[in-house]
Amino acid sequence: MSTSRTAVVTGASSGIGAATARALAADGYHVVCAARRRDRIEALAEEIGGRAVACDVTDPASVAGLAREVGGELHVLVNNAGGAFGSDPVESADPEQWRAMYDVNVLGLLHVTQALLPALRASGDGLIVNVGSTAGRIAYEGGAGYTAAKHGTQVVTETLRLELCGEPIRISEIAPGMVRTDEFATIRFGGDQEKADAVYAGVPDPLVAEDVAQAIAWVASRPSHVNIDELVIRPRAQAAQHKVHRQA
Ligand code: 8X3
Repeated sequence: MSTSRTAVVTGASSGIGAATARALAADGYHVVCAARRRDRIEALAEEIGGRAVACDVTDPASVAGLAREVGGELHVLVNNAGGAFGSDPVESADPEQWRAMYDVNVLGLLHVTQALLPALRASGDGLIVNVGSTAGRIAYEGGAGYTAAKHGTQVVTETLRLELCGEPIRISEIAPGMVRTDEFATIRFGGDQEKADAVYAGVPDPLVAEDVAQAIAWVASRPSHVNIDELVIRPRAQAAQHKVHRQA
């Protein structure tokens, strides 16, 4: 693969985003690592020979700055920035947390996609990979704010594929199930490590960020005429959202 191909990964400061930046760099992409935490993305960019651009996807002005840094042509955009905040039932859920989840998982994706579509189009061979979730396919107790937002991610992906049909841009969604990363569950439970650890308790080999990153790199490595619409990826121990094998 030519080294002149460029990729942008949002949420590249940790977890699936950082692993995806590494995987795409290993495949020859020049990777623009975008996230709010500048120190982390600068270290990552140095490691993989990419570029760090501090960016808050929920802030249109910040995203406009990212687009300026990217310039006229872009081949791959991985809309990875996202997250879950809270796990309260609908009856007592905090609307502010729901707003924040919609903001990052849906509107953040919208801002970045709108800003970078011209460059993706100009490349003549663009790909957008939206990182959704199995939470965008089902419902579970205490998850409504997050599942609603991730259903949003899925619907925006599908709609965009319809709207861009005929253009040289592919649109894919990766929907991971249980992935053990450093931050996802900890942030969801407001820093309560015990609750975060309980999510993975006894589960033999939950997915790790690299598993998802490899799937994204595989999607990106398909020939240009092949659009992987969606790819659901779970650990073997998770047959369905509520069907998780745990060892005593
Ligand atoms: C994360 C998957 O199961 O926590 O996107 O909703 S889950």
